[in-house]
Amino acid sequence: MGRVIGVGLIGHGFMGRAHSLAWRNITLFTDSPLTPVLKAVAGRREDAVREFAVRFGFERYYTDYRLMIKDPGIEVIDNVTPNYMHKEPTIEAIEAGKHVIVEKPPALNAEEAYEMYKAAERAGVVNMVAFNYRFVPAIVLAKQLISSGRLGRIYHFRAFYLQQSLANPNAPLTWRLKREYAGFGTLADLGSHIIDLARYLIGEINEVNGVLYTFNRSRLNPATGLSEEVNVDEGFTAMVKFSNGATGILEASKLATGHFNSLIIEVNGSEGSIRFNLERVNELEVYLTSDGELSGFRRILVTQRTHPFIRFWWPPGHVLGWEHTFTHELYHFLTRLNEGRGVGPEAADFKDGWRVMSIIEAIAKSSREGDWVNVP
Ligand code: SOE
Repeated sequence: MGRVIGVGLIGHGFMGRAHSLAWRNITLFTDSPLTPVLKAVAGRREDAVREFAVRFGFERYYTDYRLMIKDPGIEVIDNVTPNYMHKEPTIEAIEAGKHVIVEKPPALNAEEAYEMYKAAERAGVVNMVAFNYRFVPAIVLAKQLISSGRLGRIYHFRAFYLQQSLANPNAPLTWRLKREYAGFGTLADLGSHIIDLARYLIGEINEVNGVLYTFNRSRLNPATGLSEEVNVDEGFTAMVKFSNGATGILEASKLATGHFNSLIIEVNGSEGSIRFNLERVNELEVYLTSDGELSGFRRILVTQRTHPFIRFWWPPGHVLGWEHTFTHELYHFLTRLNEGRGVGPEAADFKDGWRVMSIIEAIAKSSREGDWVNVP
């Protein structure tokens, strides 16, 4: 068993549940150099945070995250709060010498993300933005195929992240639909994932031309019973140019009726293509021109011993799901922390987070100006 390391979680919503399960699952990764212990969770509502702590096995809870950050038994702070709570607590944790993980998008805007990146760099702590889709085994395999040159020169990247959660005009207002709390709408929530995957799989994006839209301009706030303005986007479409010459199309929408959580990716190269759809998370479709007269898209089931991460879980063929991606990324984080080096390029660090936020802002600017925009 690896050295024990104390973890403190800030926030206990949807992502708090996903990360807590993942931290506990590290126990299956027998070669993990560090063994995480759930020391504490912080949240403002005492009843809720106490109940969460008991349910997920945290040793204690705090109603003030600042006290938790001071806890000497905690070496890693994992911030899973809504976007507007990312910057301050994360920088405070960094300044207290903690290693940090923050949920995506890393901040409300590029300026905040830059401050976080610089603070982490100054303090020399290990930092990661939890872009979990980098840790889908099929995406890791796609990355291997692209990097090894099996697909040849990359021409195109296409990514669609589609949900239907806002398609009903009567769907209620949430924090994700308020600029003050979210920064951007679907562009930040879902768009950040595909921008990150575009950079991870293909390379840096240097020019964008996008359109943001909001069809439903007001929604009912269940807390107040009043109709309130929706001041962020419900989705976007963008053309992008990569610095290596590849071209891309990105689309994220929460108005895509019939799609619950479809993350669809296609890459075309001179010698092959790959296709992925999160709804079939264990599969990667691969086409190779070298197959000659037998060429055609083949469906690789990414559940063999040799496939990324599978050896830690079950015998070959026992499929993995969405929640496993969080365990993979935390395992990666702990491995790098133990080695005393950063999480890149396999995972996204705060510098990547800042780049993603810069691309988000460039897409929004391009939508306002109706033209191509260089990413600063
Ligand atoms: C909600 O739209 C959401 O949970 C996102 O916030 C996640 O990042 C994505 O993985 C699934 O959808």
